[in-house]
Order: sequence, then C-alpha cells, then structure tokens
Amino acid sequence: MDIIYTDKHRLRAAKTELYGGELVPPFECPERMDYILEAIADKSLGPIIGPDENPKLGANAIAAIHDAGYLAFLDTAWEEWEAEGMKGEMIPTVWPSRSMPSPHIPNFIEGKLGYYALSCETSIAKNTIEAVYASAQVALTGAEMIASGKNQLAFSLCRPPGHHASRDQFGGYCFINNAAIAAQHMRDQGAKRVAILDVDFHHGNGTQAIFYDRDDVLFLSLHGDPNDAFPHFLGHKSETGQGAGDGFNLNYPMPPNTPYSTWGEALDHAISAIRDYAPDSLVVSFGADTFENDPISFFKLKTADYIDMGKRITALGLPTLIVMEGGYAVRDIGTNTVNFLIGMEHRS
Ligand code: 5XA
Ligand code: ZN
Repeated sequence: MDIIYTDKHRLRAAKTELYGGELVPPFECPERMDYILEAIADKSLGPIIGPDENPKLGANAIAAIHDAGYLAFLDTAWEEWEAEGMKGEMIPTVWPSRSMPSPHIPNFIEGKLGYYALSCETSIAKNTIEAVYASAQVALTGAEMIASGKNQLAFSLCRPPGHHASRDQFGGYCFINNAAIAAQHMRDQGAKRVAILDVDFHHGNGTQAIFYDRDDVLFLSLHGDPNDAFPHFLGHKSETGQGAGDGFNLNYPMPPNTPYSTWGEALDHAISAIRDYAPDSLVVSFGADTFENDPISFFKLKTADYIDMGKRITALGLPTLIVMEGGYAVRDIGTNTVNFLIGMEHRS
C-alpha cells in the first residue's frame, strides 16, 4: 500500500494545550508520527512516498470545502498575533455564544481567533499553518491516487488531523479537513458518490457539518457519545442530514467502556449502509484513539481488534483512501495503526 507522508508535519510543534485546567504539552505531538513510521518499517509496509508538490493539486477542493475568510485568517494569524505583541501561543478566550447570535467578524486578531475557533485546546503556534497545508497535500495526493485509478488503497499519514475542522472553524487539533478535501477532490475528478467512514474515537463534527446538506457524500461516524465526550455538541444519532442530504448522515454514538464486540456491531451496520449507497470510492478517517489505553478517550478496543476492523472495512472492495486522524497512546499508536493497515490489505 502506498503511504504518503512528509516530515513537514514537524512544523506543527505547539507547546501548550489547555487540558484539565492546566497548560500541558499537547497530546497531538510530532512523536505520534515517529511511532507509526517505526511500526511501518518494522512490518515492511509501504512504499512511503512524499506528497505531490504541485500547489494546484486539489486547490479547488480546498476552496470548495473551506471559507475564503477562514483560510485568509489561518494564513496570517501567527504574524498578526506576534505583531500585537502577544507573548504565548494563540489560545482563544471569547466566542460568539448563544446570546450573541449574529456575530460580526472582529478586526483584531484576538477577536478573529475566537470567531474562527470551536474549542480552545488547539493553540496556533509559529509555523502551524505550513504544517497544516503540508498535511492537506498529503491527503490530496492520496485522493488523486485513488481518483486516477492508480491505487485501490492508499494511506495518507496526515498530521495535523482534520475531521473536527468545519467550513470556517478550527479546533480539536484540526485546521483543514483532510478527509473532506480528499472526498471533494474525488468528486471533482469524476466520482459520482463518495462515502466517508469516520472510525476515530471522536465524532467528525467538521466533516458532518461540511456535507450535511449533500447527497453526493455519505458521512458515517462511530464515536464516543457527545453527551460524554468531545466535541460535546454534535454527533447525536438524530442528526441524519438536511435538505438534499437528508438520510446521508449516520451517527453511531457509544457510551464509556464500549468494547470491540459492541463497536463492531455499529461498524457492520455502517458497512451495510455504505454497501447500499454504492459509492465509487471510500475515505476512512482513521484514529487510533479508540484504543483501551488512550489517555483522552474511553473505548476499550485492543491491539488485535484493529486487524479485524481493517478486514471488515476492506471487504467492501472499494477504492479506499485512509486518512490519519487522532490517537494519543503514543507507544501503541504505531502497532495499532499498522494492524489496521494490515487488515485493510486483506483484499480478495
Ligand atoms: O479526533 N479528535 C481528537 O482526537 C481531538 C480531541 C480533542 C479533545 N479536546
Ligand atoms: Zn480523536
């Protein structure tokens, strides 16, 4: 399986995350990739290739998925922050809340930061945006491999992740929605229908919001119940899409301590819905934070379960792009991710 990867992810090196009332080193750290690469080498998977350097690849998809003002904000956010004389990293403090329902976009950087943020654990730091665009390019390169028919299977080893990023908001460690731009690129290149299956522990609120009123992209997410987990306010079973998208959004929220036996039943249901939808291609938002020892999640999946997960998904027989999302048990993230890839390679 081709694995697309760039060292440029190291530019995403924030020092602070607001967690449990303290500023701690971010769970979403560069070492995550090191452990995955080590496990990939250990099992001789690959080849590992760099992303396409053509900046035009997928530029239309990024512009279609994200708001122009939001992208402009990301481009200059750090420079504006520094120019204001701010000392630390960019952590939002004020949001347009329920009592401020029609917000104007403020002129000053602290105001813009709150407007374009959905949560405050995701500090923007120097060079963050370079890493974000490199990660997007990793996703788009994989999408192009699938869309062109060159590959039946590819793994975009993206960092930072993307599935919480909506059209105009960042958060949950995500800035550009890698899975969404990949799916959009596949559509732009001729796929009539694309399905996105999100198996990260957290609900893919950004992906859901982006495609909520569309029937050309089916979104399915298995995740910790938002009544108990991030992103708190989206991911309920009752959210099924709207307008043309009605019926094309499927959520499988699950409670604390969910074991693989229960999780697997939801997966089988999602797989059967994908089969009925008969997409031209599939994007899997893969996160290893469903693992039993993940420090910020609460499912109970075990290392061996990731092989079975891959086998079940790959049995769909669809051209499939896997996009890396979360996973913070760093010593196990390599084995768990590679087990998933090994399962995915079981194609008849
Ligand atoms: O998939 N999303 C994540 O792993 C990030 C969760 C952030 C929680 N504050
Ligand atoms: Zn996650």
